[in-house]
Amino acid sequence: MSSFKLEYFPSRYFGEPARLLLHYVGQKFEDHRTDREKEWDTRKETTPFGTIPVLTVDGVQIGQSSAIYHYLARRFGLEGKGELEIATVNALGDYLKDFMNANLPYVIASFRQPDDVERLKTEVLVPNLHKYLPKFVSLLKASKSDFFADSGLTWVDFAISEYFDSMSKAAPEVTGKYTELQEHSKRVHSLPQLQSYLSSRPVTPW
Ligand SMILES: N[C@@H](CCC(=O)N[C@@H](CS)C(=O)NCC(=O)O)C(=O)O
Repeated sequence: MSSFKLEYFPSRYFGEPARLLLHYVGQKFEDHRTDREKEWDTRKETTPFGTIPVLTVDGVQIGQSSAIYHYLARRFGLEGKGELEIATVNALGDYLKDFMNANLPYVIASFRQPDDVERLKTEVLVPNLHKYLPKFVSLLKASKSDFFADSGLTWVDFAISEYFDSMSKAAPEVTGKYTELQEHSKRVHSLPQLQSYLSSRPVTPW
């Protein structure tokens, strides 16, 4: 039987899609929440790319969050059905990354520059929400299932719904207008396989 260890800081952000997937499929794993002050300087040196998340499977380290999601999705049957659908699911994951990267100045300010948060919310976050969220809505509406892929639930539903929830904490007055995405997030977070984890996970803004 394989061993799985997921390392990430004590937030959801790049770590949570993998955590949710592993909980959803019932795969036991070590959910290691790396302490930035006490552990990170030394651990950074031995990671594949100097960053986390890192997923270690049977002693092999996988760096880069997208590679981790794709690997887990493939291994546990949540990548989509057929090569073309898999490609469109992965493209949507890359689009989510574009969205997350565009919001990074706001996210960093929320941790380190409290004086800049309101300005960056107006100048960065809100315009990005209006730029990116309509695309997610139209892709969801075009799907033949209740999830983003025609065939049903895939890893990207975990990634999008988690990030949408973080956005909803930061700008509820904007995300509240995207009811389809709110309902999608509710659907994902209502999956019975996730309830035990969701009721006990640490509450974090990101
Ligand atoms: N492209 C990488 C980026 C990962 C990344 O930026 N991780 C941050 C935490 S969110 C990190 O490791 N920061 C600590 C550092 O760079 O020293 C991925 O998708 O995994």
